[in-house]
Amino acid sequence: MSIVTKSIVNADAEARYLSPGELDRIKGFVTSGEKRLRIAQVITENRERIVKQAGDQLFQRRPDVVSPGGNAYGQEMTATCLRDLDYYLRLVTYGVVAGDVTPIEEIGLVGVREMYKSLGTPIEGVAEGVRGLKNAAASLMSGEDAAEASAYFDYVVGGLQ
Ligand SMILES: CCC1=C(C)/C(=C/C2=NC(=C\c3[nH]c(/C=C4\NC(=O)[C@H](C)[C@H]4CC)c(C)c3CCC(=O)O)/C(CCC(=O)O)=C2C)NC1=O
Repeated sequence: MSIVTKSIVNADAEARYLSPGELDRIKGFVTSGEKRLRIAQVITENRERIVKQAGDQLFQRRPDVVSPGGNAYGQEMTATCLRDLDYYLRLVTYGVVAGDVTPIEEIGLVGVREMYKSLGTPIEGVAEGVRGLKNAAASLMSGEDAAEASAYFDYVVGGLQ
């Protein structure tokens, strides 16, 4: 839910006008809108390249995951691993557009530790992959946009620890 919807639901539950604080937060959401949409567009348009770069970097730093016995070993498993990175990149665009990490949390982080544990997937490898996504995405943006985007990637990394 965006900050706009959330504020309205909260205010209406108390049958009151939006408070100055709520209006201030909505103003921040609106004024950062152009920037956030620009970031989401850059990521969406370059998603394949960003995922590929992050994967290359991950497999260079963690050759064990794609070596025999590794969780992402073999063409099919490697493709599944890259798909997971693509999932997280997509969730980051949702968060950026909403100006809110809730969609990232709800879709991609709840219960994820247990899931990866049961799959035998090293979760710190996934976190490393997401750091790679952040770097690859940031290299396509201005410093200011990269800083804004990084907060969402960092949120994912934090949730994978
Ligand atoms: C949008 C929310 C969402 C997420 C996050 C998600 C993750 C997810 N990753 C999975 C598997 C997997 N995930 C990986 C990923 C990796 N292995 C490694 O060693 C690397 C560190 C890492 C890549 C960065 C691999 C290799 C599998 C397949 C494991 C297996 O089948 O044994 C599976 C099991 C089912 C399947 O294969 O599709 C799920 C549900 N699914 C979702 O719907």
